[in-house]
Amino acid sequence: MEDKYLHMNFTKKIRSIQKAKNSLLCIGLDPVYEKLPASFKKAEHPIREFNRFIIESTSDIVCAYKFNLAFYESYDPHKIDILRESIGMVPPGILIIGDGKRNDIGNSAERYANILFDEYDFDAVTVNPYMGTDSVEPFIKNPDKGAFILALTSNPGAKDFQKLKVGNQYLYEKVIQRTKKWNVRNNIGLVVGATHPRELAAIRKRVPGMPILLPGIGAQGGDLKKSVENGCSKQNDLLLINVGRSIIFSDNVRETALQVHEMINIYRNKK
Ligand code: NUP
Repeated sequence: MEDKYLHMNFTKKIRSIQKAKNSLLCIGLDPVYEKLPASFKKAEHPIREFNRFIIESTSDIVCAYKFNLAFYESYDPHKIDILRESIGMVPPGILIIGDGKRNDIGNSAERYANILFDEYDFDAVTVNPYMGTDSVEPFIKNPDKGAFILALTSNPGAKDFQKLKVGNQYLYEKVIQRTKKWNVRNNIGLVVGATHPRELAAIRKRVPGMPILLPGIGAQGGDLKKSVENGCSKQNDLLLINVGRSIIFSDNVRETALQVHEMINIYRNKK
C-alpha cells in the first residue's frame, strides 16, 4: 500500500483510492489450474504467472483485488506461497482484500486477524458475523484495516438463514443494524450480493457512508446496471464491484475488464 494510504482510515482510504483510480472495479483473483490457458500450464508456477498476467493487464483500472483464500489453501503442489507472492505483485494504491469469511471465538479470531492483517498484510477481510460481537472485535480493532461483514450473500442459500424473519426484520437486517453499532472506527463494510438489487437499494439507504463489497456480477448473473444505481453512495462511490471468473477466464482479459470498468462508470455518471 502506497505510503499516503498506509495510516488512513479504512473508509477514507476506499474513497481516496476509488477517486484516484476513477474505478469501482474489484477483480477477484480466484485462479483454478484446470481453467488456465495452456501457455500458463507450462510455467514452473502456473498460478503465480497467471496472477501476474491478470494484475499486469488490469492494475490501472481497478480499485481492488480480492483473493479468495479457498483458491490458495487448496493449491500448494510446489510448497511455495503463491498467495503471498501474488499480493506482492499488486502495485501501490490498490486495496487488497482477503476473502476467507473467517471467524471463531475471540481468542481464535485474534489469530485469524493476525495472520490476515499482519502476516499477509491484507487491507481488508471478509468476516462472518454469526458468532457475534466478541468474534468480530479482533477484525475491527485497527481503523486503517477493514472488515466486510457478510450481510446478504449472493448465493441461493442466502435465503435459508439471512432471510429468516426475526421479529419484524430479516436476520440480515439485524446484522446490518448491529454492524452499524460496531462501526465506531469507521472501518466496517458490508458484503451484499449483486443478485439482490432491490434489497441493495434499501441497504444503501440504511448505511449511506459504509463501503459495500458486491460479488455476483458475471458468472452468478447479477445485474450490473441496477447494482451500480442502487449500491453507490450519494457521492457515487463506496461500492466495490467484484468480478472474478467472467474476467479472469475470459479470452481477452484486458478488453473484458475495461468493458466492465467503463460500463460501471457510465452507469454511475448517469445516476
Ligand atoms: O455473497 C458472496 N458471494 C460471493 O460470490 C460473498 C463472497 N465473498 N463471494 C465471493 O466472491 C466468492 O467466493 C468468489 O470469491 C467471488 C465471486 O466470484 P465470481 O462469481 O465473480 O467468479
